[in-house]
Amino acid sequence: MATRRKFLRQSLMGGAAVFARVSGPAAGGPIVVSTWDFGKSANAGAWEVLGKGGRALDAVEQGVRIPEADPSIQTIGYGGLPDRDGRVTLDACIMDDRYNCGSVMCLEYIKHPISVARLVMEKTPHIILAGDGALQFALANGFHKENLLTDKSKKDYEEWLKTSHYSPEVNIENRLHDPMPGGATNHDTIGMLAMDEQGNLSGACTTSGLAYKMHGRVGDSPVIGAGLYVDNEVGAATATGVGEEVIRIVGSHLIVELMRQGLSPEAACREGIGRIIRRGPDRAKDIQVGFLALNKKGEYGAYCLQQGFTYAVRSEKEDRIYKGKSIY
Ligand code: SD4
Repeated sequence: MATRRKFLRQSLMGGAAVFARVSGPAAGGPIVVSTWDFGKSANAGAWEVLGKGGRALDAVEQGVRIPEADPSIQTIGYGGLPDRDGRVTLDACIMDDRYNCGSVMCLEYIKHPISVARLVMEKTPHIILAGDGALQFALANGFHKENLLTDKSKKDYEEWLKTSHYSPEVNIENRLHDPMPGGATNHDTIGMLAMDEQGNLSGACTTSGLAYKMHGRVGDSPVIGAGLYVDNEVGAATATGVGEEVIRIVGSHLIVELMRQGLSPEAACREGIGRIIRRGPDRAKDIQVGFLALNKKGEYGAYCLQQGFTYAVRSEKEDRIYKGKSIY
C-alpha cells in the first residue's frame, strides 16, 4: 500500500513536471489565428484580450463573438442561412488549455452559441448540449431568445426554395462567382486558435453549418476532435468546410497528433487533407475542407483541398490574411 501511494505521488509529481515544462511563457508573444477573411476582425477582438496579457480562453470567446453578431456574415450566428425548413440552427464549441471543453449543437434563437458552449464547459458536468436542451440551458443562464433569421437570409432562403436544389458540392471557394441560388455561399465557419502570454492555448469554433442542411444535421464544428482540438502540450487545430469529411477522419485531433509526432502545423494540415482524399477521392474532388493549426512554439500553418481558403493571423509581429495552400 505504502509503495502504491509512493508510486501515485511520484506519478502525480511527474505529471506536474510535464505540465510545468509545457506551460512556459510564449516565446514569440501571444498569437491568434482564425479561418477566412473575417478572421481578421475576429482576431482584433481576441487581441484586445491577448494584448493585455489576458487568457487565451477569454480571447477566443471574445474574438468569435464578433462574426457571430455580424448579420452580413451568413454562415455564422445572427444572420446565418437557415436549414431547409427555414430554421437557423447553430453549432459551436470551445476548448481550453486543461482539456476542458464545451459544445452546443443545433441551438436555435441564441446569437452567441460560443458563450453557451463555454457555460456548458464551466457550469455542467457535461460536454455537449443539443437542441431544446441547449436552448433551455441558455435561457436559464440569462441568454435571450432572438430571431436570428435576417430579412436577407430569409429572402435567400425563399429564392432557394424555388428549386430546393441541395448539393454540398457547391461548397467550394473557387466557384464563388457561381454561388447558390439566392446569391449565398454555403460555407465559412470561424475556427480560432490562440496562445496567450503564458504560452497556454485555447480554441473556439462556431457556425450556422451548411446552408439548407436537413433539420437536425450537425457538422464537425461543435464536435471536439473534429472541428476543433486543443492539446496544451502540443498545439491546436481547427477545420472548416464540409463537416462530414472532417468528422470521418476526426480531423483536428489527427492534426494535433501529427504535430506531436514532429510535423510542422502546415505539414500536419497537409497530411489531414491528404487523408480526406485517400478516404474518399470521389467525395473530395468537389468539396472544400480547410485545416488551420498552431503549435506551442507559436508556429502556424494551414492546408485545404481547393484553392480559396484564407486565414488570418494576429501577433505582435503581424496582422494579416494568408492564402491556404491547396492540394487541387
Ligand atoms: C459544417 N464545417 O457545418 C461546417 C461548415 C463550414 O465552411 O465550415 N463551412 O460542416
